[in-house]
Amino acid sequence: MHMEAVLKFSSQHPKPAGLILQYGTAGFRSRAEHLDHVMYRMGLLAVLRSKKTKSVIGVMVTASHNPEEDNGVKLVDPLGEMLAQEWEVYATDLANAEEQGLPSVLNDIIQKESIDIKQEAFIAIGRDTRPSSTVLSSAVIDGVTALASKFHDYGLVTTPQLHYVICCRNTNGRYGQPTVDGYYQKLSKAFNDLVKQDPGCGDKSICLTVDGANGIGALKLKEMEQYLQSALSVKLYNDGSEGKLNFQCGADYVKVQQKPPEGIEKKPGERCCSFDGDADRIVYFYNDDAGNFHLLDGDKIATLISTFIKELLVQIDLNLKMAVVQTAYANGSSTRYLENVMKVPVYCAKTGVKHLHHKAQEFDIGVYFEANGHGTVLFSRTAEEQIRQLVSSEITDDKRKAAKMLVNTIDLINQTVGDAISDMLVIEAILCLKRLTVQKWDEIYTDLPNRQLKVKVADRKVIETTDAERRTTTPAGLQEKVDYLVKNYNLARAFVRPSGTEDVVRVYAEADTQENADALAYEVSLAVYELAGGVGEVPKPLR
Ligand code: G16
Repeated sequence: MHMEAVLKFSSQHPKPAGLILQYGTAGFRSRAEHLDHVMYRMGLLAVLRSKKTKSVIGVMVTASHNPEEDNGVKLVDPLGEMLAQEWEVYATDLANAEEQGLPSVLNDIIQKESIDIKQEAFIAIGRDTRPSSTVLSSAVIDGVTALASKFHDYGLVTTPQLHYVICCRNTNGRYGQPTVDGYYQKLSKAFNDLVKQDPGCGDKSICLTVDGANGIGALKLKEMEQYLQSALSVKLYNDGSEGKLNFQCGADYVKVQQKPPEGIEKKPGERCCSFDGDADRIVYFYNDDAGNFHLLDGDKIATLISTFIKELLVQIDLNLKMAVVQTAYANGSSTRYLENVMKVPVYCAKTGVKHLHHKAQEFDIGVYFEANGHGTVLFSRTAEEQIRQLVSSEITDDKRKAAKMLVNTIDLINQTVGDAISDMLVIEAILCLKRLTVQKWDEIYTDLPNRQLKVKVADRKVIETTDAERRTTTPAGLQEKVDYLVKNYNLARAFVRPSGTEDVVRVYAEADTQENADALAYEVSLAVYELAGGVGEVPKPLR
């Protein structure tokens, strides 16, 4: 191992004294100025992971939905999944080691994982549009170089684009061409073919307003537009030419604030969507004639997509097991609709794509979406093969059409991870094919009013959770207090969990009216503040 080089390069990426960071929901996230050493060390870790898996590994420099001043890193495993959870502990050990201790932490990983250090490694690197991302991705490159390994710098890409190219590279192109152009070609062909199944969906008949969150998604959607000429016309706002990343715009802002982003023009009834900072999430929204805002979040997206797939499955008459995976944030109405009306089994996973993705892999078709708009659909290899084979077998024209539509859907969905652009195209195609307006889609079920709040505490690790994060086990008395507060409202539910991407505790409440959801969220926030060591301003009632 090149330990001398490791230490030499490391001196250019010193760790701030005493700084301890934890691998969170989607990698490390912090203020950008705290992350140079982490990036360097994740370059080192990616090389070890690449040697271990004998595959290309991805490193994406992004803090996704966080403010522009933050940054972070997401590691991408061979098939485009998030880094294996067993390796998160190595990531944390490496990030927090003092400089002289680096060789021993590296050797430890090599021994525990029986890594053949002579094995070649290859790393693919991407970054979002944050001003700090350029220098931080050079730190990743230094890490890779210190271990004398090869890399390809994809530069500015969305997180899902990097996941896509990693999967393509490691499956010898079976998943597609491992380039950004290959991504555009694969998705646009699938989209164009899918909407062509209905003559009414061509010639720019689909018109959509997009809030690009002033991030990489806007840039990449502009690049992709030329490939989508046949059907989709996009009005792009918050394209990064002026505004600040994720500031008063983007999927997280729209979902949490329950209001439209700043900087977009829209008429009543006009269908709009928002990406987040690295374009791995999407939410839809519109204003009705009375000016009321309506949000169509990940739960509504999961319902739309799974209904569409289920209807096609009925037509092709294949007995495939489909399930939907949600998190505790899923609106109670969505879960009831999926289970009781659609008769689809629903599972609850902990927050974090990695948890949902694994659960979804257990089914022939696993649809997973977080309410915040992060999600995708996974088709098992067998399911995919059965559907593809059907297209060329002796069946009726109607059946063949349905099978073709499923094949196009499989090709259009980025199965490696949630992808705002891919999800947007799937949704637009479904709405057009089913002749659904955004209002009709919204009316499929009515969300229970809900509210999300953040509480600052001295150490968010004091809150521990169980039951897919729906209940707390520490600090003492908090869950009892939440249970007591919930009992005072109709159709109410609330939970508390520490964020894994921001230094806050998240509070979620839903109830029969917005007033009650707001009151409950406030009361739970106060309980968190009092029992979990709140700092700064005491939470105030929302009304
Ligand atoms: C990341 C994860 C998501 C998660 C979100 C918020 O999203 O990929 O699965 O829902 O963080 O996590 P937390 O509540 O723990 O802060 P993104 O889009 O920021 O990468």
